[in-house]
Amino acid sequence: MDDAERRRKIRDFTFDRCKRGNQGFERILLQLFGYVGHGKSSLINTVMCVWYNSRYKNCANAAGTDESHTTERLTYAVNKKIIMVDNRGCSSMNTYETGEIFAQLGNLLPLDMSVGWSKGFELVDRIVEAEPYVKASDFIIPIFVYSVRHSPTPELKNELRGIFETARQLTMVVPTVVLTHMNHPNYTEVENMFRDIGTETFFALENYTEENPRRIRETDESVIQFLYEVINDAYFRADHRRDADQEMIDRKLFVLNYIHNRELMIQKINLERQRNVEKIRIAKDHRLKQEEEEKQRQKCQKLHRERMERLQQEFERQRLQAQYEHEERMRQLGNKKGKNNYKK
Ligand SMILES: Nc1nc2c(ncn2[C@@H]2O[C@H](COP(=O)(O)OP(=O)(O)OP(=O)(O)O)[C@@H](O)[C@H]2O)c(=O)[nH]1
Ligand SMILES: [Mg+2]
Repeated sequence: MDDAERRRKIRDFTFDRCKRGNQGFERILLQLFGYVGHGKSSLINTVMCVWYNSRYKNCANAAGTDESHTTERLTYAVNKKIIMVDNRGCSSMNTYETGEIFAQLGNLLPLDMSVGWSKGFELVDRIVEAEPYVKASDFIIPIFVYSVRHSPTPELKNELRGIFETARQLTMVVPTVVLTHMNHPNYTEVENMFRDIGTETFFALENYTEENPRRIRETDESVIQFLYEVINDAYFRADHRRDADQEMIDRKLFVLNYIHNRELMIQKINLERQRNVEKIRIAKDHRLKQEEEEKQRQKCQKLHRERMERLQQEFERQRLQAQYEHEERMRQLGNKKGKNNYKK
């Protein structure tokens, strides 16, 4: 199949063509997620530029630097039926951020609005408030965007394994991975890491960027292939029995449950931390008390020693005095005796 044929299939995509009809689905939502600065917005720019066969334009507001840039969940339409969502990137997948990520990924937060990061149960309120704005008819395809420039580590692999497993439970599909900066030497190592954690579908490309806006055949073909695979995946998955409304309810329950468990875990960690602080405080108090007692003991010992020395000195003084007086008496007695003998 050539590129033109693929383009036609992408353009004509509709859930109405599925064996069981649309089952309540209207459009594909390509949910881009991942770490800050890994190329989500640039991927959208690249797809738009290739799909509309136009010059490179920074329509998704990709960053000029690697700092966190996108703070809204903005949508970009390939056409009416295929929508790309530029979700807010996370700096690390810590416990607070994962709640947000899954709420975005499950399409439980409004599109085309600013995305905050909530602490505690605030996120639950935001999900409830978003109910009138989110659509069950959006068919979610999770796309994890990762820049090959970032070397894998065992901690990262562990973190991603957890994220991918939760994303799979939430969306019922293992996220597709798009590797950006594909010409970087880390490529094979990064791909192996994702294979190890169960990724089956990969796409790799060098995004078009401000620095590298010149279109090349390899990238253009990759983009069309990517969109073509996405629609095939959607057709395949929508051929099974589905219920768009029920799936939305299930996703909501899953994320609310996730937030609940996350809060319990955070409270447990905080409690444990407080307990440790208390333990350290008690141990410190005990040590200080012992040190104080030791100081008092040494002080008493010193006082006792000094008193004993004084007593000893006094005793010695009195002994010498008594001895002197005794000798004096003896001497006087001796003198008297001498005088008497002389008189005789
Ligand atoms: N060379 C090269 N640069 C890229 C590629 N993809 C993205 N970049 C650059 O990487 C930087 C970050 O890209 P963004 O697309 O803004 O990243 P993001 O994931 O949208 O970031 P946030 O919105 O902050 O989450 C920008 O300077 C891009 O020009 C790529 O494939 N190759
Ligand atoms: Mg961005």
